[in-house]
Amino acid sequence: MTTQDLRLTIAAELEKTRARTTALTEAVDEADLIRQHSPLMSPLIWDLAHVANQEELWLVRDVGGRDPVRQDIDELYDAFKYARKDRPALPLLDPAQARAYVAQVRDKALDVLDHATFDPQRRLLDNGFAFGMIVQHEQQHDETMLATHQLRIGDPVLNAPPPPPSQQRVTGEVFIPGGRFTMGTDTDVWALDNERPAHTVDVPAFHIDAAPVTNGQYQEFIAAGGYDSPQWWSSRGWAYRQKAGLVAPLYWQRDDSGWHVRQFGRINPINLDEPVVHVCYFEAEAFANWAGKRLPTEAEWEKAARFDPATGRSRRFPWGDETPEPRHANLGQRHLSPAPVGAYPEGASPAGVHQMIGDVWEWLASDFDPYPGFTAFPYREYSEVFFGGDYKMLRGGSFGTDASAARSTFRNWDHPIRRQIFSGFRLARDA
Ligand code: AVJ
Ligand code: FE
Repeated sequence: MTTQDLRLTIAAELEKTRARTTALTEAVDEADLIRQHSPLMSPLIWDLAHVANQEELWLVRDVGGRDPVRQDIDELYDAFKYARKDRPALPLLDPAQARAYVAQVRDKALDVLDHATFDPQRRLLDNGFAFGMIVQHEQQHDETMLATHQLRIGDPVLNAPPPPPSQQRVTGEVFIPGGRFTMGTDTDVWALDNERPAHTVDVPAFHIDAAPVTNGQYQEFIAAGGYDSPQWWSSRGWAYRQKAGLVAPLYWQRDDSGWHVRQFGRINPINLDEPVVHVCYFEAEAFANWAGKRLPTEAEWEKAARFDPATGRSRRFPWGDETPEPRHANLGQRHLSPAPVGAYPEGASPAGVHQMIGDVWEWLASDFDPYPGFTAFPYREYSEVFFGGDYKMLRGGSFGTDASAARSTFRNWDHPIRRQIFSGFRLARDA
C-alpha cells in the first residue's frame, strides 16, 4: 500500500468508528450520559473522553510529538487509576467540554496523520500500527458503550433492522482431525501484541458444535432444572449462582406467558433460534456439563475457525482472507441482537463451522495467557498485566464488535462471572 492509500484507509477507519461513538453518545440526553447505569460500567461520558485521551496520548503526543491538548486530565481517564464504579464521582469533563476535547484531539490526530511517513524503522508507525491500535481501542469502547446502553433502564433510543433470517439448517457437530496448525499471527499488521507471535500448536482430534448454543437449547437446560442442580456446576460456579441468584441469562424475565427478554429498552419474545447471549462462564460451563460436553480450548476454537485442511494454512477469517462483508457475519452494530443459527452460510469455516465470527463472543475453557515468545507492545497495560489473572477467554466477536477487530486471531478476556458483555458459547468434546 502506498503511503497515501494507507492514510486514506486510516482516515476512513477513524471516521467510521467515530460515527458510531457519536451515535452512541448522542442517542441519550445529558443526564443519561453522566449517569452510571451499572456499577459494572463507566458513565458513557467517561468512555467518550477516555477514547479521546488515548488518541491524544498515542497519536498526538507520542507519534506526532505534539504538545498536549489537556495534560491535566490524563489521570481522570486512566483506566487503571480509578475503578469503573468510582468514576462518576470524579471531576469529569461535562458533555460540552468532552465533545470539544474529542474534536480538538481529532483535529490534531488528523494533522499528524497527514504528515505521517509510516517509517517501518519505527515500529509504532510500521503500517500505521498506532493508528490501527487507536481505531481498535475506540471500537472496543463502542462495544462497551453498547453494553452500557443494554443495561440502561428507560425508553428505547437505539434502532436497527432485525438480523437476517436463517438460510440453512445448521445442527450437530463437526469433526476436526488432530494435527498441527498455526495459531496467532505475525502478518496481520494491526494485530495486537497478545495475538503474536504465530506459532505451531498440535491439537488432538475433537468435535465442535457447528453453531453456538441457542436460546431454545438454553431454555431446555432451564426447564430441566439446570440452575437448581449443583451437580452440573463447578464449586466456584455454584457459589456464584447462589450468591447472585442466577436463574436465567441476564435480561431474561418470566411472566404468565413465559420467558421474555429486554433488549435495548424493548421487551421481546425470546427467539429460540438465536445464540444465547448474556451468560457468564460459569453458566456456560454448567450447560456443557449437563449436555455431556465441554467448552472448547482456545487452540481448538481457533483451529476450527481458520485452519484450511486443503492448504494446511490458517486463514484470517473462517471464510478466507477477505475482510468481513455483511454477508459473512453479524458485526458492527448493524443489528441489535445475534442472528439465528444458519443466517450466515457464507461465513462458515472450511470445516463447516458456522457463525464463529460475530453474533456472540464465545466463552472458552482457556485462561488468558501469553503465547510463547510474547513481548508487550506498545504498552504492558493492554495485555501483559492481565496474564495469569482470573480471566477466561472469549473469541469471535459479537454483533456489537466492529469488523476491523473481528479477525479470527483476536483475543478477548473477562472475569468468569461477567454477563453484561455479549457473551454466549458453543460446545466441544474429545474425539
Ligand atoms: C480487551 C475488551 C478486555 O475493555 O477492558 C479497552 C479492551 N483495553 N481499553 C477492556 C480495552 C483498554 C479490554 N478488553
Ligand atoms: Fe480503554
